[in-house]
Amino acid sequence: MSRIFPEHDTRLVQSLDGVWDFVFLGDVEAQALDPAKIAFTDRMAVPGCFDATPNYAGRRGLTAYGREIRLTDAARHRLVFDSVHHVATVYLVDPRQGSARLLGDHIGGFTRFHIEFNDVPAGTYNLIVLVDNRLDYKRCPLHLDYMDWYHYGGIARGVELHRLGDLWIESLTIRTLDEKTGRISVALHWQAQREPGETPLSITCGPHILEAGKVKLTGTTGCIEREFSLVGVQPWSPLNPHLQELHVQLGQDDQRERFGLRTVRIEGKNILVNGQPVQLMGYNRHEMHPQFGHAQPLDLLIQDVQILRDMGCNFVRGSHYPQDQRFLDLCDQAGMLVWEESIGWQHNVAHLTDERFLKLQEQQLREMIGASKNHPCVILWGILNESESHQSASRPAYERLLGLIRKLDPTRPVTYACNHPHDDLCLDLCDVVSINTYPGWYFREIKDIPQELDNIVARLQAKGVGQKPLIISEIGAEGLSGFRDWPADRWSEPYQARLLETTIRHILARPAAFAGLALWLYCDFRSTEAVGRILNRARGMNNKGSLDEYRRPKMAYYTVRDLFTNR
Ligand code: ADA
Repeated sequence: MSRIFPEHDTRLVQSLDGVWDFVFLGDVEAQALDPAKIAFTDRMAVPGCFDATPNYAGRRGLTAYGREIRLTDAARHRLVFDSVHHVATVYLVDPRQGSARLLGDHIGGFTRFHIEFNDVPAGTYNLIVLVDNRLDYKRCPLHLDYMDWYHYGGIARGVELHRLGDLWIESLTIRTLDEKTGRISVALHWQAQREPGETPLSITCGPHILEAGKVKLTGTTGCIEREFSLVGVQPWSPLNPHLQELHVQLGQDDQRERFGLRTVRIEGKNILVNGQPVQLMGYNRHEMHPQFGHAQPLDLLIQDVQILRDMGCNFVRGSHYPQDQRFLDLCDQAGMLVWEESIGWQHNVAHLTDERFLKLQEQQLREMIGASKNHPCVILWGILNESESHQSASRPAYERLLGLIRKLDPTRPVTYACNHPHDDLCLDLCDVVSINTYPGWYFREIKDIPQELDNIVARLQAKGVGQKPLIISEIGAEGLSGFRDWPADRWSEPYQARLLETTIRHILARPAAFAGLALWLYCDFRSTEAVGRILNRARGMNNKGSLDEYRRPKMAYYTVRDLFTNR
């Protein structure tokens, strides 16, 4: 099940999750294949990552997934894929004629995308998805082998088939204008096969009927904009995460969206949620598990949020890519504040000046913001983790991508995790300054951490960005689960716990200087197979988690929990 709550009451939606046919094709090109003639040899779970299963562990290549779908009429339909890693090419095969029709393709995992078709007669068809997990800049500039996480392949999140019909709701954007008076704006983008004319429209929020009548829709696409006051409705906040549901019925189509009354603002060095400053305290988290890869069972997501809550965290940075919508649903319910970012890891100037790379980044941002914009938990958008923001040639990329976010969503601040605090050239473009730093691990000693953190504050001040909120967006040390020894030195659990303790104590005592802290990292995860990196990664894993990859606690877990819950 890929949704926690239904997004449609009247639209016909069929979940395509389940067991699909599968074949590993290897080092072949999608274009060289006839999708109508693929001989499947195996079965695979959807959602799932084929290379997290024993038979295909560690394999890279082209694969094919297939299953039957049934169409009841020739209306416009939409396939909704929540995430395919990394390149998807989608065909519809008519078994009666043995012919395949290319429906579309998509590059980049971790985001929801749509593929539509029209005028396909009623009947049973084979849906074929070619899924390519090879790491190669030419095929897919967004997933690269040097990045510090294992890029699993497969249909990693859910798939649905929607019958759109003649008129459909394309998107619904709900924004809080004032959480105290309950004032919200609603923007409803619609599309149609032909001009709809006079159309029934109703908008409800829980028991409140906000609108019931008719609208005249001209052309084949448009936006209906409204403002409403939800009197007596409680705001959403980390401590009291009250959620509301808006339901819109437009003609035969409908959409249900969950949201919360909450605003985010920056005031000087503070991040304000509903006008109140919050010090963000929490973790970076990768969406990964040794048995499931990037496919996250619901129970695992629920446990992760419970563990984070129990540790006293109010903040998660979704490193380093767009999040599973169900994780965000759970964070909405738990009052967990989230930084969501588009995929990125140490991109160089060559990437940041490559038009194809930038277009794909823009596509990720559109897809991420499109899917996540109504989640009250998301309070910060990010881009391009640790990329070359200290090169002048990179600045246009930062201007362009941060500018696009602001255009798509002016209601949330923007940031990027920077690892060049001395010579960065783009921090003025951010609302929040975020610095990744590893004192006590990659340089200097634990005792130097307080001074290093204060040096960062001083450097940012000298660079003229000291008046913006500052988040330490990564800091941590490797701690091999179970390794405890008398010297308590690097790689041991006590060393890791001591490093995090020193960091947290310093930051908690200085809320005026540090608006937030995202420790590196919630739990261990598998690193890349690239030789250069894996030689620095014991077990082939990044072991900087406070929990191991099966979510078993290390010493650091108890240390952090004590400090966060007693603050
Ligand atoms: C970087 C990077 C992380 C991780 C970390 C580490 O800061 O942003 O993804 O690789 O280093 O563990 O070294």
